Amino acid sequence: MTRYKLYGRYGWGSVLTEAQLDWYGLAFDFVDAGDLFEDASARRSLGKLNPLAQVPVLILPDQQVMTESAAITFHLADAAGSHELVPQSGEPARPRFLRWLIFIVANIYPTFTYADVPTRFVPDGKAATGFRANVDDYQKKLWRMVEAEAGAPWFLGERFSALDIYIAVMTRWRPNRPWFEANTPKLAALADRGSDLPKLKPALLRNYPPETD
Ligand SMILES: N[C@@H](CCC(=O)N[C@@H](CS)C(=O)NCC(=O)O)C(=O)O
Repeated sequence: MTRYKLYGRYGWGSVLTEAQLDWYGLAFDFVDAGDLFEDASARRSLGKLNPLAQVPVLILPDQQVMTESAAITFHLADAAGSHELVPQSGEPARPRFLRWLIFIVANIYPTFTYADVPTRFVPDGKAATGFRANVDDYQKKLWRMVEAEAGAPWFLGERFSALDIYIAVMTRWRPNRPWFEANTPKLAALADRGSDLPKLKPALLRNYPPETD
C-alpha cells in the first residue's frame, strides 16, 4: 500500500495534516472519525489507534500510526523530501519555526482540549462555565503573543511554512474570525493569504465550505 490513511473530522485538527498531504501531493484516504465529543463509539474506535482519541491520526504506508500534528508535520516533510513547509537544519528561519510551531501545539492547542467540553475536567456546571471563560481568555492572551511575533507576508517573513497553515486553520476556530480580525490583524491577514494559495484552497474548502464558514 502506498497511500496514507487520515482519520479526521472535517473542520477539526485533521485539516492541518490533510492540507500538508495535499501540498506535497501525497495520496491519502480520509476516514471520518466521527464526533469524538458526542459519540462514545467513535471515541472507542479511534482510541484503538490513538489512546487520546484525538484527530489527526495518520496511518503511514508502512502501517505505522502517527499522531500529534507537529510530529506529522516533520515526518511528512521528510517523506516528501521537501523543505517547503519545514525550514531545514541550518536555515536561519528554523529556530523561529521550531519555537512557534511548538508554542502553538504545546500552549494553544491544549486550550481546546480543556475548554471544548469543560465538564470533562470540571464536572460542576457553574464552575465549568467559569473555567471555560478563563481558558478562553488565556487562549486569547496566547494568540496575542503569536501576533506580536508575526511577520509579513508570512509568519516567518518572506518564507512560507507550515506555521502559516496552522494559522490559516486555527484562526477559523474559537474565538472566531471577527476576534482575530480585530485583535490579531497580522494573523488574520496571513491566514487570508494562505487560504487563497492554490495548494491549500481545496483542503480548506473541503473542511470549511463557504456556507458554513
Ligand atoms: N496535540 C494534538 C491535539 C489534537 C486535538 O486536540 N484534536 C482535537 C480536534 S481539533 C480532538 O480530536 N479533540 C477530541 C478530544 O480532545 O477529545 C495535535 O497537535 O495533533
